[in-house]
Amino acid sequence: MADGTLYIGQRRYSSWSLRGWLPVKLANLDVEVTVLRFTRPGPTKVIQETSPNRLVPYLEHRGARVWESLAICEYCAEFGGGLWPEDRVARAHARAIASEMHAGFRALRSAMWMNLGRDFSGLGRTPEALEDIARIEALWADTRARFGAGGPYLFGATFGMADVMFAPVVARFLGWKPVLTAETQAYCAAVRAHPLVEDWYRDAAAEPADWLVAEYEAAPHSA
Ligand SMILES: N[C@@H](CCC(=O)N[C@@H](CS)C(=O)NCC(=O)O)C(=O)O
Repeated sequence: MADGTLYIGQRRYSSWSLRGWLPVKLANLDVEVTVLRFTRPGPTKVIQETSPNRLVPYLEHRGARVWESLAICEYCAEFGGGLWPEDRVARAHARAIASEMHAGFRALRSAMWMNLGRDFSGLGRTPEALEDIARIEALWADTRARFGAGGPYLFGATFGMADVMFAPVVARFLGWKPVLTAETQAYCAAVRAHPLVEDWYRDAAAEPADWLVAEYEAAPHSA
């Protein structure tokens, strides 16, 4: 029997669920994954009845109840595996950018939602979303310049918590294709090629057709 349960939404859409699922996998927690699928109009009753903050992801593990993706990341990091950088300064930076992601970039998130099965190339480019994208590109470039020399991820060779928090942004960039620097594109390719991200995309593609949500499948009207 597994040590607990991770509750997530549809993999195709649930960016926050990806931020909960990746650390659980990176830390090798033995948990069952249960999909509580979004129904629209929301909020989703089964999620409200299951999760303390009425949102997914939500983790129950060996008596611990953890909601909020960043708290799930911190919980998983306690099980080892170098999920935060070892160096104090690098670790502080990783926590700062992970927190910035957790708290912000609302314009990008609302204009370019995550849909792993659709190509929305060229759409969603609101001025506010483009401002968020500029900030993210600057933040990734600065992080990689200062800490990323040893590999393709934000802090080098290890795919860690900062990468976890930005993995759904990578998914948005791949689906909506805003204009990006070559450096950003290389980082996106590295994240997309990570085996766990590959697993998530594969499982998303296998979700049944009746899990589709019409409002997330429709393209926005203007570019
Ligand atoms: N701050 C939360 C955000 C979680 C969140 O917004 N989850 C959305 C799905 S991605 C949700 O559960 N929505 C409920 C619904 O759509 O019914 C976290 O970091 O975990």
